[in-house]
Amino acid sequence: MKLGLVGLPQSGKSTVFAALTGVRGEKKDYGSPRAAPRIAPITVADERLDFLTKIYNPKKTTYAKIEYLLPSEIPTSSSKSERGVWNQVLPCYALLHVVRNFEGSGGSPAAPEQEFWQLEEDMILSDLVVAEKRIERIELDKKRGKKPEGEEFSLLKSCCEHLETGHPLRRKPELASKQVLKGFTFLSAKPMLVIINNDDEDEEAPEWDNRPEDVEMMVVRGRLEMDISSMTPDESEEFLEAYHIQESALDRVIKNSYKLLNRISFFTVISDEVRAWSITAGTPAFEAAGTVHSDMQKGFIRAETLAFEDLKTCGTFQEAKKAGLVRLEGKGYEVKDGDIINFRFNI
Ligand SMILES: Nc1nc2c(ncn2[C@@H]2O[C@H](COP(=O)(O)OP(=O)(O)OP(=O)(O)O)[C@@H](O)[C@H]2O)c(=O)[nH]1
Ligand SMILES: [Mg+2]
Repeated sequence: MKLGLVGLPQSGKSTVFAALTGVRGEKKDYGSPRAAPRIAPITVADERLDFLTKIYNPKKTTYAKIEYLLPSEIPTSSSKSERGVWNQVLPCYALLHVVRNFEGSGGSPAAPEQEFWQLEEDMILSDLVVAEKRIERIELDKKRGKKPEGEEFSLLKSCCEHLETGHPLRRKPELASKQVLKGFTFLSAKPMLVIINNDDEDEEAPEWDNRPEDVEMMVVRGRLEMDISSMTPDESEEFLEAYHIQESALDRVIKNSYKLLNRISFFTVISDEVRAWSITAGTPAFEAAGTVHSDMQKGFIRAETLAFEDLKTCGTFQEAKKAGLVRLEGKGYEVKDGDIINFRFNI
């Protein structure tokens, strides 16, 4: 699942990307920055998986991954109405909107709220153009005697009406989630995490008069975090303390991304591998089994489930079992964050 970085020019997208990829040494050459987007698969740190590794001592530990995409092309004031400049982020499931909250080059003052709304409006406008064009096309076809099929026309009309009020489509999830509209990859329908990019010394979230709804928001200090991410653990310790950083920007961004995407993790211990799997909250055990292996879904019998916290309290799987904490769940069981699952199956 990819999350694309967007933001006005010079907001700190490249810096935030470098901070994200720098922390666990995942900074690599992700291709030429000019030609193509850079995509970084980032390891999702998880203390629970570390704990499982300690008690099971497996040959292999596999963490979940999450992908961040840095587009090479970004809309500028002259190109923003063109859909083409958004091409690289259109396939992304969600957007990370980086907003400058530090003094820019040439002394331009920070205007995070204003800049946020500027890009937000560009995206809304760009979606409106896409929807209107399609409507025109359908109307033209109608004149030529071709009947419009299904709900597409009326749904697009609803989108236009909503976008014209200046609101993003993500505010209307029941409309935005319609299958017929998926192909339009509306920007304003994508879940969004707003990253306020503060100066090194500034830990505060800025006060906004008009706070966007339906988005997650967080503050990072992009440049500081990028610098720290390139240090050795010993070097960075002093800085983390001096700047009151308890958790790296990366881990906070990942946590917020999971929240935004409504993702949870469950764990498996199979043939010497301890592994984290990421699924959408509310996924039934039957489907979760399918993410691990199609055979487990096909031959699903029961999900032998233990909550991570219970394992931690009891110390071992056997002790937890003795205490009656290991449950046998059926197909419809909603997998919970932190479940350790052994899928019993038969094919
Ligand atoms: N003070 C301060 N400067 C920053 C911070 N983040 C980025 N900068 C500076 O702002 C400038 C732009 O940062 P970039 O990361 O290149 O921004 P960008 O959004 O990728 O820029 P474009 O790709 O040109 O749109 C650079 O000079 C950075 O060093 C920050 O958190 N604090
Ligand atoms: Mg850049």
